[in-house]
Amino acid sequence: MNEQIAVKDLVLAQDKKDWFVADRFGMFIHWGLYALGARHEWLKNREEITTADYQKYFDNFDPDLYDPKEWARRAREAGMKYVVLTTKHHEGFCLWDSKVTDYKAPNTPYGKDLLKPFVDAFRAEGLKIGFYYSLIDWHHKDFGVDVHHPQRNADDAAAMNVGRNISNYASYMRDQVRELLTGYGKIDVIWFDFSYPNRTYRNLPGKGRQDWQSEELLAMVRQLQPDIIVNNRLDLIGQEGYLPDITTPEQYTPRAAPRINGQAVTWEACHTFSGSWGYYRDEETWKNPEQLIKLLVDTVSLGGNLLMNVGPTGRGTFDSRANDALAVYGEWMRLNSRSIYGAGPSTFQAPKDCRLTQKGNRLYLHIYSWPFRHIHIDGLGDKLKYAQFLHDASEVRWLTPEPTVDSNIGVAVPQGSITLELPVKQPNVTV
Ligand code: FHN
Repeated sequence: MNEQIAVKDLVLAQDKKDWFVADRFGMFIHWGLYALGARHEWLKNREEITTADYQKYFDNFDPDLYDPKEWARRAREAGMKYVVLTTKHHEGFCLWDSKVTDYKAPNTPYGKDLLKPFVDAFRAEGLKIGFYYSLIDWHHKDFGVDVHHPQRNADDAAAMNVGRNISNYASYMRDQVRELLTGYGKIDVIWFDFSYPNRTYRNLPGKGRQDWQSEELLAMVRQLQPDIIVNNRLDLIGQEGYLPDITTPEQYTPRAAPRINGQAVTWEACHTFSGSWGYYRDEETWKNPEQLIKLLVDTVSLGGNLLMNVGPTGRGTFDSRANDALAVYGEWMRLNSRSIYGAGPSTFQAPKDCRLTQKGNRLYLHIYSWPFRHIHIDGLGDKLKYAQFLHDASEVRWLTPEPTVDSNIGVAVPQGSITLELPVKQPNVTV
């Protein structure tokens, strides 16, 4: 590895991320052989499936209903502005026609590269393109460090360690990332996944950035796609002068905007509809419409982006539950997207059970539960007294349909949140 690479020279200028901050909402897609198993993307690990037994998914991979134009249309209609697709997940299977492996879509019964039609379809719908690439690779002979595999017990791991050459694997990764960043036009995001800085699993030392040769990989990425956004999972945090382009909390909403060494950072929360990233047919913990909308509002109110995941089926479709969830976003965004795109946190204090997003001189009040009497925002006076709140069209603009006022049952609160827009004097500044 080239030790001369100074990571501080690999930091992306803030203005290269302006589009990302403005877009606020993207689609994550986890798709691979595991979709045929329909039981989570960690299927091979969780069920301790040997590589030989896992081969049946490769031998039967033929997504006959794959239609990336349909995927892209649904993403756009949901209000999503960028997409991140797993080009290779931990199983090591590649969706594109990589020249450095046989473990790829063109060698399955499907017989073709899946990535080119995907990129074309999402670009045609106006979405920016992101590639997820797994640092972990359960299939590659030189990636012996992964001892998540219970079947790879200590002896096996030690035996596997014989002849394992993690430097060969790091070179393989650079070759593949080079293919991805030179074969499909301008790529807007590369999303590396899963580092374990300097932890030892059983008797195999996992050395994080040294294993990945992270500085060399990142320098190559910068050279190939100078404006690309790179996430924070190359185990470089803590290196002198380095700040990741984006910080990526997953499956939770932070209580406050993440900071590194006290410094505000650009960040993106990634979430699933159901808990599983890859397709999981029998999973029941699907988020309801209210949770979906509040996840988006909460994230943007803290200054973050939301990357919401879909796990397509083994035949290449979004299942009906995913399509229903995307439709919820589409309907809410049709009315409220102006409170999300280009918006961010406000310096005003959000009232109880409310969130605030702000864009310049427009403040967006997201009301999660109907006010018992009136809503008061410090510094805004009594603009929102109950009476005005319902009827004052001059100052306050309803984004969500005005709630129906029924003398018997009071006010019906639309699902998710009621959002109003009102003018304020001081503009906000989003990170
Ligand atoms: O192990 C992966 C997981 O399958 C999924 O890809 C998520 C997405 O952020 N990343 C890892 C878990 O942190």
